[in-house]
Amino acid sequence: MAGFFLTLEGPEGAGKTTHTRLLARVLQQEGYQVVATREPGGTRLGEAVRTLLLAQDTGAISPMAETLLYLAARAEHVARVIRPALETGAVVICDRFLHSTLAYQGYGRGLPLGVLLELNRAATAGLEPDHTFVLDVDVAEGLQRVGRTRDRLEAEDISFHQRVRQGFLELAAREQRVTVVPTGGGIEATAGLLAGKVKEVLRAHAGRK
Ligand code: Z5A
Repeated sequence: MAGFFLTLEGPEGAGKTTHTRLLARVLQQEGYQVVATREPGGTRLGEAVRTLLLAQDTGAISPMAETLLYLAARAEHVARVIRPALETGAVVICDRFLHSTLAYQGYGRGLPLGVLLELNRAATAGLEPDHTFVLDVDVAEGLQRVGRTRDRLEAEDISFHQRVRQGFLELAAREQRVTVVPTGGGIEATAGLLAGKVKEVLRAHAGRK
């Protein structure tokens, strides 16, 4: 495919929303065509599923039902937004994708990673990120950044969030296409660090074409 598919991942309050926006701006200034989007979301169905998944009054749902809702949103998102944008040559930046499913529903909820990978493959017709950046933050600091009004997942206990963070770090240690970016230096420093790493990856990709 002509474009490049980047995902930003990480625990609560790592700064994915902030850095999706800042990175999109930097890449646009460099002349890239950029599509910035998020999960769950990015389509009408995805935004409706997001509301359902994050609402406190949805309450506890089974891990598999939760997974299938995220993947229903993803299937629509890939088919209607991400794949078409990649086909036009855009750099797609997605705030959360596959690695969130592995970290939250796998490491967090305890579903087997192999099952999640298989279901994800079906939902995306095999589309995977070209590169993933895990924005890392200490769990307590991330929850503090997010503030007091917590959605259904943010309200999980601290050990859930610790398993999720550990999951992201383990996935990154296993996969060459996943890079960890520490966020402890503040927004500006993190934005600079991330932009530098993204540009390196895009240059390497262009060199391979
Ligand atoms: N989920 C899942 O379980 N399975 C899946 O497959 C997928 C998702 C795709 C999505 O909710 C939820 O769905 C999420 C995972 C789950 N769990 N929860 N909750 P979301 O997208 O609304 O939630 P989130 O991804 O955790 O986003 P967030 O709460 O909006 O956090 P963020 O995007 O990482 O951070 P932010 O909004 O950019 O920044 C938060 C604050 O920190 C803000 O005031 C910033 O100015 C500040 N900030 C940002 N960076 C820094 C640094 N570096 N230093 C200091 N302060 C900073």
